[in-house]
Amino acid sequence: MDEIAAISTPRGMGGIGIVRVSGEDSLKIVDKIFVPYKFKEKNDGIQNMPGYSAKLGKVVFNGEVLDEAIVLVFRSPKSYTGENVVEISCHGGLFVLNRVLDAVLNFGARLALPGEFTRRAVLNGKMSIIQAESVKGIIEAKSKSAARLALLNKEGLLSEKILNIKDQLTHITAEIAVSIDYSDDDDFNNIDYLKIREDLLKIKGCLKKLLDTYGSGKMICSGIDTVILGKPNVGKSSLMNALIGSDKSIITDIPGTTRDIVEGSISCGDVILNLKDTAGIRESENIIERLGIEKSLNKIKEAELLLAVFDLSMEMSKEDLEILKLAKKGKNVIAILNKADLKSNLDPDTIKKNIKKVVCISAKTDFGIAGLKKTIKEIAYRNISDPEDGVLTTKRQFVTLKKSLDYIDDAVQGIEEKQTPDLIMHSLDLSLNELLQLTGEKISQAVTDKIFSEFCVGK
Ligand SMILES: Nc1nc2c(ncn2[C@@H]2O[C@H](COP(=O)(O)OP(=O)(O)OP(=O)(O)O)[C@@H](O)[C@H]2O)c(=O)[nH]1
Ligand SMILES: [Mg+2]
Repeated sequence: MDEIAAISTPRGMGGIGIVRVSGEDSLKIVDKIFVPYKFKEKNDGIQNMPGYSAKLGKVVFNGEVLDEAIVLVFRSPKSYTGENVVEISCHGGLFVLNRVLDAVLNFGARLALPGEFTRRAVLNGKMSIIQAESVKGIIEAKSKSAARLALLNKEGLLSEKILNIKDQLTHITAEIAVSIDYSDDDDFNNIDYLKIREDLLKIKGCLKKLLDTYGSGKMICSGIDTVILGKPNVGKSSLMNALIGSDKSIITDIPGTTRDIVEGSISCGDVILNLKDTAGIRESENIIERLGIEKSLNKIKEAELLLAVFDLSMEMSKEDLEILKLAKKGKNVIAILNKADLKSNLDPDTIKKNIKKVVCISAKTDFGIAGLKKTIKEIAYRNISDPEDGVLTTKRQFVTLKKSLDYIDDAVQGIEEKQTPDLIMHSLDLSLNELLQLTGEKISQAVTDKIFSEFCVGK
């Protein structure tokens, strides 16, 4: 008997709080602490309740009424975990919920580990590991886009796509295996390696397309780590404030105002930006400012999106050229020509030659801010032509798929170099192995543990 139980709703006060129990004997356990109210039918506890049914009653433990609650029953296999599941919907106070949970634990259930309900769902074939990852994505989604991608993956589109690629690869590997078995001399004559090479290149193309979605998937799901950089006084803090719509950063006309990193999150269209306003970059004698500048430089390296700010009212300076050099190294860069409300003295040609996306704004009047947000959203979605084609959203998915692709590359190279069929097959086996890990069909305990350890208890 291994029944698990946990409070599945957030720890805090709420209208309703749910204690969830899963496992073969979960109805038997809950039956010991739950007394349904008698209505017209006779009261026979909850053990014979059909799936998808509910009863109102009292939770009683050691002769004491703990709460009035509704018990919801899900029968195996038609439940989240695939096992018998009982949800006790109580009043949403942590004290009451803990007492109800203790009562359930007292009758033989054990406290669920983080993500253990979902882990059981995977073990019982209710969902793939990729779908399980997307459950976490749905819970953590902070924007409409993030929720949409997670939901699409939960529906199984990405899993299906990868399973399809896996099937194609299995087919090719089997073909080579047969050729080895029936060949007398292991030569290249009894199998069409040109065709196999072509098929592998096609599979590689599909994998590459999926891998390319990760940058966008990550930005949409975790928010875009964005750094605002520029020389002092160009209006970085003003831009930060204009974007978040509040006076978070201090603004003055004294160059060198911002000394430390100021952070804020904003919803940009329906993408989340994790914004960092930094100290203006210039040669400085001042130790505090210099430390601030050093921090700015470090943040620039980590950023997914750089907003490089220039002052339209001033001519290009040596410091601006330094900023351009730094910005060019970024993964995604938007050059922002600020102070468009003033007379322009800046020739933007050098900037336009170096940075593809250039946006004119006035942080003071909000001119161009809506357009800037639109440009940011376009960058976030750049590598996703259709979210329904599958989007990678976790690092594990990216790294595993990349390994799979690298092994296909080895196989293609093997064919081109006329390696022996068993060597080529070995590369394909390794590639398949990665795909199996990705879908969870052949995944190590350590990787599974890691995935579920990041879940909350009760999910
Ligand atoms: N006219 C005009 N002034 C602006 C605009 N944006 C910022 N300023 C002014 O420029 C000065 C500097 O703005 P900040 O936002 O503090 O500039 P910063 O780049 O953060 O400066 P440091 O923190 O010192 O590096 C302030 O006086 C702002 O009011 C703008 O769009 N138009
Ligand atoms: Mg500032």
